[in-house]
Amino acid sequence: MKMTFRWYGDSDPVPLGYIRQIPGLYGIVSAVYDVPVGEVWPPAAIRALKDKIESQGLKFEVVESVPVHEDIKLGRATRDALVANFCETLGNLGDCGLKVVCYNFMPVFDWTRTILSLKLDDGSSTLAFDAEEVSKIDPQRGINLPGWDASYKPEELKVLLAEYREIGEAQLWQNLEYFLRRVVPAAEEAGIKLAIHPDDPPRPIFGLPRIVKNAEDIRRLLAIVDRPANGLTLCAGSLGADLHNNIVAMVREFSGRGRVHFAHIRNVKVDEKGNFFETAHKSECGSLDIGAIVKAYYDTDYEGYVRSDHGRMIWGESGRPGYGLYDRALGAVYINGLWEGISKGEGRSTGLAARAAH
Ligand SMILES: [Mn+2]
Repeated sequence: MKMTFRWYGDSDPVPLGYIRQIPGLYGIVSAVYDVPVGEVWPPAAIRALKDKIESQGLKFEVVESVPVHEDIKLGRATRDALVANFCETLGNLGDCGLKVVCYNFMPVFDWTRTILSLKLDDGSSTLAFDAEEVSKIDPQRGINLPGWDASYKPEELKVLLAEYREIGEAQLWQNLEYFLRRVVPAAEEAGIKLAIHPDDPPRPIFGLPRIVKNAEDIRRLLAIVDRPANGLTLCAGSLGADLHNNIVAMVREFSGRGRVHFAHIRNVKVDEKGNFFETAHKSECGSLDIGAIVKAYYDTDYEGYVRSDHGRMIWGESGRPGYGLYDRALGAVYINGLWEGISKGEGRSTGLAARAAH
């Protein structure tokens, strides 16, 4: 297991120099942020980012994310050029030594919350989702939720929503299949493993189709191109927001098949109605048994990348919702501790791939 930490580049309020102080960290997960969606990431930009990360003694082997242009998801006539650009980006990333590329196929928005700073009893604040509040929103009258992509004008959004309603889940699957049949061979050639991120939350919202919600969806997805390069970012917190999803069983199945290339580990407190809020990583704080999840990775000899996922805002920190330094650092150290405990309990070396001790 290789512990990583997400960093949003120079605009991230968390400096790389602080991240490197987290014990047991292998590398940084990041992206080239200043290239418009659908265009090719130039090798020089990738290399500059890599150099910056490596100058702090950290590796840069995982990209999160290369965004998939909406025209590809919609299957518009313009998609072929955009798919070709995606493949070219994969080639450039491979040339620069990248190993895993996270992406998602969520229509329009890649995550939804109703509150970005829900106050918890201990004075920390966190992201939360209120299912009833979302169900009351009429997307035709505009969606005004925190953290939503403000780059869409209301009129554009209306058109997109209508278009997606028309295509539905069946056509979205076909569009994903079209995409995978072209990008997986390109990824293989580039030495890259693709890792799709599941839908967050794992259910349809605002009439938008969602197709990576549960084990059945994931089996179907992996079967489309049954190759290791067609893999998964197993996001425990996203999938875990549906109590029907058994995350431990999913780790055992998909990591056991060698198809998990990137593990997002975080905890959520979920109720029967589908409301949830994000909690500290420790098992007792939320609905997921993080110890059992880490044990499942251990038992399936997981050697891929992992990162602590969203954290609460604690100790007076402010910044990018879900992506402060402190709580994510606690999560990373907790996960590393679980892994060490499990390995030593079994009389083996930790198997943690860390940087040279210093
Ligand atoms: Mn995630």
